[in-house]
Amino acid sequence: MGWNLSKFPVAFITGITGQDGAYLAEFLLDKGYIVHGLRQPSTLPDLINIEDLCIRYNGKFFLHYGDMTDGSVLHRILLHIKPDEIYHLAAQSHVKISFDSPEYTANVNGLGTLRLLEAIRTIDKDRKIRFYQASTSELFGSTPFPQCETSPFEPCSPYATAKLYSYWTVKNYRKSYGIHASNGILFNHESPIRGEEFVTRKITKAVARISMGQQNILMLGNLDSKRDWGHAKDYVRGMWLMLQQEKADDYVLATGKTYKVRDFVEKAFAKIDIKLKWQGKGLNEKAIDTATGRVVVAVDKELFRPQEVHCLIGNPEKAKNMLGWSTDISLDELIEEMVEADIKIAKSEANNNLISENVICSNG
Ligand code: NAP
Ligand code: G4F
Repeated sequence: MGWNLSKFPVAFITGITGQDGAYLAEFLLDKGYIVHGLRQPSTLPDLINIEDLCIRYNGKFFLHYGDMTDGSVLHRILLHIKPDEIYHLAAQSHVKISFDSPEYTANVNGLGTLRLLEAIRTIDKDRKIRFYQASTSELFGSTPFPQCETSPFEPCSPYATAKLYSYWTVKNYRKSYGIHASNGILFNHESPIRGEEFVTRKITKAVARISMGQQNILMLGNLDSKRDWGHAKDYVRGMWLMLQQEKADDYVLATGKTYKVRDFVEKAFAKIDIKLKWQGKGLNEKAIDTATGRVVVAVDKELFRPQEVHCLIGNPEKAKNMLGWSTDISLDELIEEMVEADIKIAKSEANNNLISENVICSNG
């Protein structure tokens, strides 16, 4: 039976194939939204995070090819789908990569937002569309902590400077043209579908593989930087709450707690009953499994950044008071979920390898 689509609110999500896009899409579909997503033209299959939604919500979930560097496509999609809410999550989101690809990062993360807001300004004459911008705690960079909406910005990377351009573009389009556009200044949030190149997932994946004997050692960069880590599920609810407010505004979403990268490492190894002892200093530092004496973590200078954001810790009071937002999932619960999910993946990879070895043996 088909859906009567005209009675459902319509959302458009850029970056739908990423971590937040997948959680947000599920959150909105569960609320009864029709969800449209922007998918980058690519020859590689990139739908792993949303495959299940494509099947479960067939008829209410639509994907459109397009790229944030191509304004005409964005314009055409908005004309076609007439969204009530737009969640702009698409970005080159890796801070270290932005040092190697600064111009591309500026084009996507900075001008991409301008292209989308220009399309809204042109098409949505009645100013009905509500717009969410994925701003970031990276805007604060080296500013004193804890950081809140009124803290000064001191971005430390091409990623952060491009996002700062977007932050101000959103504020200017809100004031100049009356567009309901909000900045969510989100501190780090993670999950089992976090990209494998971010530190938390890199750690939980390595822990799982080490527990299965598939990897010997985890190489990391700066072990002493501090991050305010929450679960992505809590943060996408905050994005939605921002767009349900009568007036657009800017909000920090954070847990208010901060931990070092090395704390995350220790907690993740503890989930597989490995207790670590740190030895050495700086680039020679290593973590040893106290039970076996084996080195399981070491430092690689290539993984450091030209400039580091040393400490992020957010103050989410405004979001608590104005949106009624708070986090439900603790860091320990997050780490447990991530390690368990990565152990499942490691086990299924081991099974697949076994199957293909058996096939090769029986054929050969
Ligand atoms: P993510 O997993 O890296 O997802 C990024 C998404 O953007 C992917 O769907 C990616 O598509 C898409 N994308 C990249 N370049 C694009 C382009 N040129 N045109 C169209 N789409 C493009 O990031 P995330 O963790 O979900 O974060 C979502 C947003 O929040 C990002 O803007 C990020 O900068 C921001 N943010 C994240 C955090 C955090 O801790 N996660 C905190 C603050 C702010 P492919 O899948 O095809 O690559
Ligand atoms: O996991 P990360 O790469 O995340 P980072 O740089 O904090 O950025 C993430 O959060 C931002 C919000 O604050 C988002 F805007 C952004 O899009 C992204 O989602 O690195 C976290 C920390 C850094 O201090 C880094 O130097 O971990 C340190 N680190 C140490 N070793 C490492 C590694 N980071 C990575 N990716 N890989 C390492 O081997």
